[in-house]
Amino acid sequence: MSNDIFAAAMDAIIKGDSQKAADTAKRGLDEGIAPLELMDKGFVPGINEVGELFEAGHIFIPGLVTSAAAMEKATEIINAAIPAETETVRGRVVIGTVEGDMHDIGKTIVVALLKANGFDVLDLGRDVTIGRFIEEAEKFSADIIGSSTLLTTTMGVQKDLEEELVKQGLREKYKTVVGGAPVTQRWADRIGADAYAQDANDGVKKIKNLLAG
Ligand code: B12
Repeated sequence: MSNDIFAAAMDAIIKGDSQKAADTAKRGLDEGIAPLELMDKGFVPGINEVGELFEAGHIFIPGLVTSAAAMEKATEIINAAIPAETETVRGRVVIGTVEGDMHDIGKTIVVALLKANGFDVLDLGRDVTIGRFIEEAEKFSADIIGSSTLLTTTMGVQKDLEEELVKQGLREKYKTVVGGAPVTQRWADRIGADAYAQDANDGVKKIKNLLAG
């Protein structure tokens, strides 16, 4: 049965059918599929396929936009269903998508999972300037600054953020974690970020490790 749901989820995203995406998300959860499994085996493969179709020139911006809208709808429903594991505050995280980048679906999943794991999270949204990352981290007394980027053209902002923290004498005050589809461990090492995470689960794990060490 789960396979049918995963196939329906993928189909809803590829077709850009928000109603079907919402119905499938609800149906999957009702059938007892874990929220992140539903996301990772159904909806994420769907949006990845959309990305490939877009790159290959088989769909264009309007198609990308309707698929993204369907993905946002499903993400909203699934994020709300992630069970809270603990009430204890494990640490404070400021997170956002870097300036110039409007992609926030993945970052929003990370936020939901962090909250479910007992972190205090300030979600700055998308198109966040370096100045704002730092200002909000200071005000929020954050332990961690997390940044997301989906565009190769905006990856450099993560590097600039590291440099700005050093410049302001704040680099030791925070742990930094970077993520987003084009980001790799190699990139994190190169720019001097404390951690890289490939997905939301990995993000929670890496952030817990950073706070423990
Ligand atoms: C959906 C989408 C859009 C939507 C975004 C809607 C939204 N609210 O986010 C819209 C339609 C707005 C869009 C616009 C554009 N897009 Co777009 N988009 C995508 C697409 C298909 C999926 C992205 C996504 O949501 N993935 C699903 C989530 C769950 O995965 P994720 O983001 O990787 O996040 C996970 C991990 O990376 C990690 N993670 C992410 N961030 C962080 C942060 C931290 C701290 C941590 C710990 C972990 C973490 O955890 C997440 C959950 O597991 C990708 C293709 C792809 N496969 O990536 C193209 C893609 C990113 N887009 C692309 C392009 C070119 C564009 C546009 C420039 C198109 C245009 N010409 O206008 C614009 C850019 C606008 C802008 N300035 O940002 C290209 C980028 C190419 C490149 N090399 O840079 C891609 C790769 C498509 C392609 N193959 O060509 N896009």
